[in-house]
Amino acid sequence: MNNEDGKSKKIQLKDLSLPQDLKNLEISQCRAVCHEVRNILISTVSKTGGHLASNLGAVELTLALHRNFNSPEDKIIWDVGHQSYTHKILTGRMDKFSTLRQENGISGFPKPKESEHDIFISGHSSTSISVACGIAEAMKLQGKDNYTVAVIGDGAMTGGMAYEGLNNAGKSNKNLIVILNENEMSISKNVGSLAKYLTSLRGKEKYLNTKRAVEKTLVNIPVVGMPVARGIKNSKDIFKDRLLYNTQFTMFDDMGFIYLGPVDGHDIEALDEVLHTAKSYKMPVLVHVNTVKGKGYLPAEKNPGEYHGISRFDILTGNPEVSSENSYSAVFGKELAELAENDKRICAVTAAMKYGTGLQYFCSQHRDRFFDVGIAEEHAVTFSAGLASMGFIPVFAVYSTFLQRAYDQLIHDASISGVHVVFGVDRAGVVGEDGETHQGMFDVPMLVSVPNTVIYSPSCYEELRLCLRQAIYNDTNIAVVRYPRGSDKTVFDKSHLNLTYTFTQNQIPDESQKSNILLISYGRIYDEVYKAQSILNADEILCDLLKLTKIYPVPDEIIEKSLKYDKIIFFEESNGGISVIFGDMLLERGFKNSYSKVNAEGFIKQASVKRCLDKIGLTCEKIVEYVRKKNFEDVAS
Ligand SMILES: Cc1ncc(C[n+]2csc(CCOP(=O)(O)OP(=O)(O)O)c2C)c(N)n1
Repeated sequence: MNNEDGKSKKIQLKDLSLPQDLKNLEISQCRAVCHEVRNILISTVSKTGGHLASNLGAVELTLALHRNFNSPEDKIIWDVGHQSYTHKILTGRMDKFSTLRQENGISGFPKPKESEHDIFISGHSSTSISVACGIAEAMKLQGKDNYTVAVIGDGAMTGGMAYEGLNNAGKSNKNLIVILNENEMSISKNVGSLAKYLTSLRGKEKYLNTKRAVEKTLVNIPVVGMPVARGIKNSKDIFKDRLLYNTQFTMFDDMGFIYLGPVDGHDIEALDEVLHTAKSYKMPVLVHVNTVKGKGYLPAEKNPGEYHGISRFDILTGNPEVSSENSYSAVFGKELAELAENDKRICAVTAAMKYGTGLQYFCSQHRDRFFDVGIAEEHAVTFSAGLASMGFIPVFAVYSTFLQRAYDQLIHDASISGVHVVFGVDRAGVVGEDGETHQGMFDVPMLVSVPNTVIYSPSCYEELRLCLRQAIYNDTNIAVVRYPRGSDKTVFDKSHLNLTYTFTQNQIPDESQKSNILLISYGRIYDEVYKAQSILNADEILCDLLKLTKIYPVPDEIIEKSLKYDKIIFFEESNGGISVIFGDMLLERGFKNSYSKVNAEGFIKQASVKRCLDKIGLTCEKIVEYVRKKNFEDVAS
């Protein structure tokens, strides 16, 4: 873009019509845009928290994609989607970007409802190539000639589904381009043989250097050099690209892709050139791009793992507001490391979430029994079953939402075999700002349908430690301990912690005043129910409490004890599960009084954890309100 005098114009994002104007920018102007985007990313995420390092690394790549493709007609699909912030800024959402990850604000992941440029929802890893295959196939059926571009990181490439997608895409003849964004990092250092392989490709002569060197040499040959160089440059011949753009065939070629790269993912000219070339084929192309995670913000460049997903932080010092030291994950990780000190059978397994799940303590103390298998939850479950079949006690620590991937492995490889595998199900319940794709609301309904499974849901740190020991030493098949994101802020009476269940009955001197209401709950929100009970009792709405710790299977004796109540209300931080089973068991025993349940339904949108719980009706205030209403209905009828 130039001024009237022909000189290149100083560019600011607010003056551009996005994303179209990006195509007309000169390289120096592109760099200015990247600089501005980075400032927006850093200042916004410092206030909202979010995925900083991945986004800083993908700024030039995103800009180049929008220069070389016509979004939304060409479909750009972001794997995981955590690196799509620049895409959002460059597709008309800069003004709202300060609301990132807030209630009703811009989502931290692609959301088609938010913009026509967000082609498909993501949040879980390794899905982009499959989505792209489907879209490319659909566009072909519709007679459209547009491109489909899947952008996938080297971490996400450790997930099996990526290969199912490559396998399917590589044999077809579509306008499908896979951009492999390799920064040698998953959340922590990337693992496995693919990581090694990609690093080995990094060492090869670079695409652009090779091409430019050949052109330069040819141009210097008198008479014939220039026309030959021009001819080569304009040719669409695959063998020319083989000659000029890379020096070897790769596993991706063997899978039916044209492999181009590796190319410097921060060099906009190089990116323009390689994307232009990629578009010239009518067959699947894989463009290998090297980037630096955290690029442009020193604390993130130095420590990309910590800045992968970060809470609010101070821009000057880089210090995060929330310490991960005080959390359920850290308590779990430290306890497990300690137990493993005296028991050499205990192994720890993670699917690329060493820090998130608190397993860094185990890793540093028992390196030989620590296994990071990459973003491969299905494999992690079956791998753990294999370890267990040889007499080890594997503990797979995994976020609730990601365990969803491994339903078949739970049934087919762990449950039927009858092996003893322990699961630390982290981020169980609402997680807040990451929104629908990350809320841990389905582990309970999923796990209760897996035979030979016991589930514990501790309500405080001390219970978490006890439950973990119980699961390791007293259970025999699948033993699950589920706990929430964040730290323990509970106030309930912890003098008699019980690993099964606890009835707390009102001690009422006046016999005529009996509690006819039973409130039941478990996990983090038991504390909310506990607080609500004292408010209600003070209001003369007398409620007894039933706290579950081993939440499944539900013992008959507690159903027996519950039958005497007029009104039973179950509060559950999950999309159903135990409350449904409890209701069924009551019915079977002939319970004819009132039974109701408050739990999540459908998908919970992004907001703070407190707001999410409030919207479901699981905060103390909402519980009080609900019980009052139920009590009033009864009195009125
Ligand atoms: C199935 C699944 N498991 C775990 C995660 C958590 N997770 C989010 S991003 C990420 C690392 C992705 O690495 P990469 O694809 O290389 O992207 P980068 O952040 O390095 O750019 C992980 C493990 C996830 N989103 N989905």
